[in-house]
Amino acid sequence: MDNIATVAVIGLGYIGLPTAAILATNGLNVVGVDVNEKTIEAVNRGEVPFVEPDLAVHVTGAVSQGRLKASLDTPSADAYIVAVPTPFNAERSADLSYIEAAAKGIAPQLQGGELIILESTSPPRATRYMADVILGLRPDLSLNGEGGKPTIDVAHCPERVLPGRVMIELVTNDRIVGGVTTRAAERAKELYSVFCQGEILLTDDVTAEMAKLVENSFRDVNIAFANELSVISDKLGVDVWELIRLANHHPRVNILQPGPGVGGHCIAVDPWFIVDADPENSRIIRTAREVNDAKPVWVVEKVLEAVAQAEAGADVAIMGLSFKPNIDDLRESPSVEITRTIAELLPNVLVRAVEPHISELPASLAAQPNISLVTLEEALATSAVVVLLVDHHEFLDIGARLDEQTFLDIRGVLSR
Ligand code: SAJ
Repeated sequence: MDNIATVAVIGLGYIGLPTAAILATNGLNVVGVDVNEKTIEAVNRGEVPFVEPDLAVHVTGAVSQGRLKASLDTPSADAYIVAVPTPFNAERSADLSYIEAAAKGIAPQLQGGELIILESTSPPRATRYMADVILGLRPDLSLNGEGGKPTIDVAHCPERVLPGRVMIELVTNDRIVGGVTTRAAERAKELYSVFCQGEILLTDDVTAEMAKLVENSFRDVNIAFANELSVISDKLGVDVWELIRLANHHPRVNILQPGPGVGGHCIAVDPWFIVDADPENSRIIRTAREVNDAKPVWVVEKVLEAVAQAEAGADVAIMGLSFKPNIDDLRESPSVEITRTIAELLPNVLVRAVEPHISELPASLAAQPNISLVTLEEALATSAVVVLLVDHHEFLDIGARLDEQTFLDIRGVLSR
């Protein structure tokens, strides 16, 4: 293939490590680079520092074959894949410092002829920014060969895998590859063809950056529509679940499901990158974010009302802390925020959280003296107000288990 035999993957997180492992098990020599010494040691022992089905098999196999190793330093390689975090800062613009640091590590290693791919979800023009950082440090190189300078090829290839299904979706999902130049896109396609069986679609870098952001914004806007309907329906005394089910019988209507808000580290973040790029024109995208961010506040108000109406001394049970059903991931979970806020606002009320996928409370909840992690049975036996925030399959028959409690069905399980 091309002239790529060695690949350096910068960032050994949820995306970088699976990508490094799958390239290595497909015959390339891969060095994974990370700033975390513990991650480096774990990978070099053939271990995976987080839970992802089937990943350990790939990592162990690749390390024992000598095809994958991890290092704190960026080595020289034929291709580089940058998969570092792009969080947003307090003003809701993207923090590109991790990309910048990766570029600074790569620049001194380059000789010309290398392929450099940015995989991190990025605001528009981040790939060009990465190229500029590299070329700023290496004015002897170029993107197009101008002045007879050796070239580097720079592309963006966003990941779209769903946590929990990464090793399957890496292989089966279609991929978008956006090159700063056409040649960069073509070379990146060739590299991904090593393991990707989906269609690989070529475009320019900014379109590829936007495609990823637009996919997640599309979902955010549609969830916001459902969440807005749930608040309006509550005011009108209409069952929003029945309403949506009926409306969805129309052949061209497909409304998503309301919930306690949008969690995870993608859908609640990525739309802000578009808003930041063009604040004046991103009206629907911004409003959708605001609607979804406001939903946990609305849920808290509903719980406070229910507690006020219940007998004195009523406790609250929270069903589910994760950001979506049947996983243990609590990152940016609206349920965690709701639970903490209720406990803070009602210091004399016991808040019993039920989360079958964890064995101890996250630090933000453990710090609150009136929150405890209990079983479903205990919560139902002791709490007068029951709030269902996550539709884990363990909770789907809750209707049959309820007695006299006030039940706030934020995911509509009773209407299924
Ligand atoms: N949610 C609702 N109602 C719905 C659907 C979802 O309230 O009808 C909520 C969920 O409860 C959750 C949040 O939205 O809190 C997000 O969950 P999700 O399953 O929609 O998405 P994620 O965040 O797990 O993964 C998304 C995926 N993107 C799309 O579906 C467009 C995934 O393919 C991406 O790879 C991932 O973001 C990412 O890394 O960007």
